[in-house]
Amino acid sequence: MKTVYIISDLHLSAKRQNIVQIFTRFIDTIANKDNELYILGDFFDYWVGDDDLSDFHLNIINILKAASTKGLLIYLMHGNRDFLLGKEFAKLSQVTLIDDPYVLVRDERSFLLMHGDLLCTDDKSYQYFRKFVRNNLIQRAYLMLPLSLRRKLANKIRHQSQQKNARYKIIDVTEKGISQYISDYPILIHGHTHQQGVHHKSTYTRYVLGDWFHSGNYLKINPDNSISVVDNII
Ligand SMILES: [Mn+2]
Repeated sequence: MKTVYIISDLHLSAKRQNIVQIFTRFIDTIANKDNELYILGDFFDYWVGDDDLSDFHLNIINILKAASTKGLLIYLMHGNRDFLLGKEFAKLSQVTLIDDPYVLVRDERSFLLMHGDLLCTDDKSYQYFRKFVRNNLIQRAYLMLPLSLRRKLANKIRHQSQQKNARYKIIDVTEKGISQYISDYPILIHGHTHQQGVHHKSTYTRYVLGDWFHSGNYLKINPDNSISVVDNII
């Protein structure tokens, strides 16, 4: 059994080079054929299309590719910031895109992996927005816009969501949202809310990954399927 590493919400951007350094060191230490890496969304602070190949993006692509070449299998789920990561990005960086939710099966144990935004059912306007922007036709129309305009629009949306979060505090997951997905899975692992923690319920345990704003953190599923939480990596 391989060891599985799970991370989320790195929000990589050219403005946060220190996080890129922490990530580079982290992926370097796990890059071998005994491990797998799952990235549960918001890996990038924003992604406006696979044609946006800035030096910063190319650097990250090369880091992923180098780790993959050493035998690390890398799986990537979309977050609400980088849901436009597409086939071209996946090919260049040698990662496999996975759906949200995703069921990771190891022996007879299953782990339900999600970004987490689908669980925030109280945020009605966001859920409506999510449905809209995940529509294939809408995405194709957006990707036909010039890169500069797409960047502008992304900035505007980010700015609006920051204002909204400042007004309403962070919108958390709901029991209603969880019950729509959890079914028979004993373990749910997600990010998005940045509210790192472990929540034990009678029928399941929910692990929430933290963001990488100041330091890194990850979950590790060991070969015996036990889970370790590792925090404050620098
Ligand atoms: Mn998110």
